[in-house]
Amino acid sequence: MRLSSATLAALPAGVERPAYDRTALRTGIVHLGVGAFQRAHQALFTDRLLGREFGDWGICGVSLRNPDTRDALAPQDGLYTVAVRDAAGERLRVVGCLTELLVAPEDPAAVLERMSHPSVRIVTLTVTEKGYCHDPATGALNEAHPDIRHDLANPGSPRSTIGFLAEALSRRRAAGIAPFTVLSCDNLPGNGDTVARILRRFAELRDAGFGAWVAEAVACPNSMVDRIVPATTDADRARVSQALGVADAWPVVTEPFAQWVVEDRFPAGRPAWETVGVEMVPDVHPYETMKLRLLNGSHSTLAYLGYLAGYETVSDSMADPAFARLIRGLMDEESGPTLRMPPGADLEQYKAALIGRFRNPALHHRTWQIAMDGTQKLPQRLLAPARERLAAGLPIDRLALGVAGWMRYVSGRDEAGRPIDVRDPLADRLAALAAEAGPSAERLAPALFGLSAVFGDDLPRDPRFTGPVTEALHRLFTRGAKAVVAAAAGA
Ligand code: CS2
Repeated sequence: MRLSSATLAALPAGVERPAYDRTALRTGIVHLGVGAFQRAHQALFTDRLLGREFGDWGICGVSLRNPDTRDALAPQDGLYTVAVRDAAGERLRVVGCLTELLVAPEDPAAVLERMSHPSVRIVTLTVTEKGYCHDPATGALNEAHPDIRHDLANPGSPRSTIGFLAEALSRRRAAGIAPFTVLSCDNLPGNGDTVARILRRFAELRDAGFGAWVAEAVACPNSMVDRIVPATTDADRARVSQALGVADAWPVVTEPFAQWVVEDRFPAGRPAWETVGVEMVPDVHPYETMKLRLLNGSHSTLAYLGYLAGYETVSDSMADPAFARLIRGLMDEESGPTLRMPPGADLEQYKAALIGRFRNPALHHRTWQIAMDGTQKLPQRLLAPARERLAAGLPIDRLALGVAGWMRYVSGRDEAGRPIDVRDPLADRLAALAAEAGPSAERLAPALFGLSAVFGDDLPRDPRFTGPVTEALHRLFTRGAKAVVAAAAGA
């Protein structure tokens, strides 16, 4: 038996379920990138809201790559479980706000049609950093990206997020339908400003008038999203299904903490998300910098160094006291002091909470998962605070060690000589550079500094940056991550 509309009423009493009539729910949001994160975050907030204040805010979830989510959720009528876990146990909630599931590569026309429908007022995005087809160092559209070139040549059958947004907006414009608001929920600095910039450029490349209209008419508010959502495992599926008494093929597992801060700029209207804890604010910037540098910057540092030290998960890495001290030091001494805190936020509390979240023993968050796509993540997580500190004449030893951890990781062999499965849009380039340099910091570091999409033009020319990174990489090659972290943490 499967979780579905038919079995919903018979779930055990402790399982929370949609507190509204799903059959009356109409689609008002299209979400591109319907992965675990969105289902444990934005969809959950919206589901809670619908239970308090019903409205036309059902979500059409679109997968941009493979049919797995649709295939798993179609037999479940779009229902799935969110399992919230920590040391105290697990709470289950079935979410009902996914009204439809589409798979873009199978039927791009259906996605465009849905996005062009007048009832859709918001398009939300979780397409990961690389889904923006931009240059991470400058934030500009990568006009040479194969998907961008494809979508400019074939506007009616797009592949990229930007191609879908542009074509749907163009159809709405032609039909006299007001544009939807584009709400990016990815971990990018100024995610709304970024999507606005690349969308405008893409539209301009299609036609100047369209570009001007996009710039004028389409709102792209910024947002900060936060919830740790590791990839679901078979063990999670089995455990959740057991507890439900029916099979859920596609549950998501997450932590108790969730934060969503959204710039309040929705000309076409929005759900009253503030009634369910979403922070609707005029300026997201300080929240986003705090989160990207303290949470994500620490995460990436833990991911590379932890993986190299042989730790499978974030909580395993944090159980090593030297790693815990390094992360505390990174936040206290280097990334934390670069922040302008958001109104009402307390830096000490925020850092302490993060340490607790990283230690959550009930989440199996693999270092390998976070290590993915480093070329897209490093700039905002570690390089931006490093740049600011250098400008102020301050040391960057721990930030440099995180960057060196990435370099050691993308060299492609672990400390026992086994291959590392490096996933990154630039993986081929990284592998070629690593093969040419060999296991030598003096050769590998300069080769990687040459990636200007990551390091820009300034950092590679600054010996106060290249020096500490190259030295840390040398130590990682010669002494191994555990010894290097122990030494750095003791400093
Ligand atoms: C992680 C994030 O995979 C990663 O890069 O750092 O997914 C992180 O778990 C979330 O941003 C937490 O909000």
